[in-house]
Amino acid sequence: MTTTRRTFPRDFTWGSATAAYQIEGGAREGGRGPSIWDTFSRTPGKVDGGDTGDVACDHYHRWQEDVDHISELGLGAYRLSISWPRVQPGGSGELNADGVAFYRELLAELHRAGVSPVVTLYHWDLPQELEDAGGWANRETAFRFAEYARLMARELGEAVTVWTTLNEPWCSAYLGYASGVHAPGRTEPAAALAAVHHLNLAHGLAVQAIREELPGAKVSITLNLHVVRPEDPSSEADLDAVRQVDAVGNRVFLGPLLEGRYPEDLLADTAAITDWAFVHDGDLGHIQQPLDVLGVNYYSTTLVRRYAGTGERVLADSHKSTTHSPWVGCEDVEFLPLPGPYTAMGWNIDPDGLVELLTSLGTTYPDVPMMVTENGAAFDDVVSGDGRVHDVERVEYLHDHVHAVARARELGADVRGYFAWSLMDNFEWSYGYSKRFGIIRVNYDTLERCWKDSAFWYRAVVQTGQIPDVDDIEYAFEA
Ligand code: GBH
Repeated sequence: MTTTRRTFPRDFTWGSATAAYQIEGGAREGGRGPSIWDTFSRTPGKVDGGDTGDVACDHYHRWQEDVDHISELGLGAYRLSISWPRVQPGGSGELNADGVAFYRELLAELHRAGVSPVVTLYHWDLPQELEDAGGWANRETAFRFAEYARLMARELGEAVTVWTTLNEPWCSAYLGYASGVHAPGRTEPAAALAAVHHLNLAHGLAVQAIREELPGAKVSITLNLHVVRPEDPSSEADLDAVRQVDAVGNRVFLGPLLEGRYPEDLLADTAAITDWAFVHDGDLGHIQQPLDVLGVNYYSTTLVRRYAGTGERVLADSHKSTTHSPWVGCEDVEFLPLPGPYTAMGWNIDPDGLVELLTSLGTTYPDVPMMVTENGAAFDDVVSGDGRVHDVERVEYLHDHVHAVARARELGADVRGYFAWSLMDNFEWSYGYSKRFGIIRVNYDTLERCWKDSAFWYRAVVQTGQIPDVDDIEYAFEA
């Protein structure tokens, strides 16, 4: 095997990631309650093809086989999420013993395979009962989440290597409550900002609850941060558009979580939408908790300019957001199409953006170790005559981004791990099963799993801590 020069240390964490609603299925089994994604996906017109997570990859029944794949890939860690409505069907009160048992067995099996579980408590599947009471726009939801986190810490304890409170609160708040392309499908900008704050609060309260139950617990949150570039770097107006998008997309989380304050410019930018009265005295103290690691999900970059106010405003759409933008308060920002190449999602491929993101985070928050908790790509996979999926583009994408992580590390960023999204093809939210991100293919008729070339390539990375060349796919057919 030929390799590039760069190598990762032995203690670097290599993993792959999934999320409960995207893979489990078993939506009505084992006492699970409904979540906002059940409701949303069963509403005609919300998800492509009318797809739902009712069966998904049937991981709920095939989890042992899936752990075998994780083990054969040689992964040191597996990032999964707990379905809140499976373990606490209505989002409060008694736990559902069957649901807890499911995760207990799964975690035990991972440990037997020598795999460390990185567990996300909330990957978007809010119990429907809590949405009926106002969802994330309701402050009470933050307290319900902290209670759920406490119970999980009590029940699952030492079996969890890293606790992640939330996955991508940007998506929960803005796609769920502003653009409405995700559950619960609301289009209320003020509610989206309230949701942001209540998600931040939920995180802080949950971290405290977990640490009270498990003093040695490692805790984290995973953010999707936006690498925002100006169309014209010499234009003050475009640079101000970047500042604004950075405020409402990134600093609205990083500020309270890591510095104990909301950015002043954000409050000014959004003054016409809300007075931020939902931020109560003492909240910021709860939100700012020391993090053992910051999870960073990275897929693409964003290009903006200041809208001149005349002519049609450009809103390059990577989110099906047509009439309602997820970018609350950014009515005078244009989101420009990027130069490509693109993935099947239409997302621009830009590994340099990952280097920029990790190095700038490392500079701003030098004491916070990072892990890339998601990175990967959807492509139009083809099963070839030999029954295999020669997903050269995905291998190339992963190659270039793993290389980007190595470059960021060389530049001093404290990146401790990388998780490929996703272990297997799955329910891609509003795109249903039409988009495939897996390194393992799922045949949705038979539910059989089959390694794509990217899985073989990734196994070689994991085994050697080096980065095999894209065209060096000999490894694919070795035992
Ligand atoms: C992640 O979401 C999810 O955690 C995961 O469940 C999902 O399957 C996976 O990625 C693939 O989608 O400037 O408005 O275009 C990623 C969602 C995609 C949100 C890119 C931000 C760009 C913002 N992100 N998107 S925009």
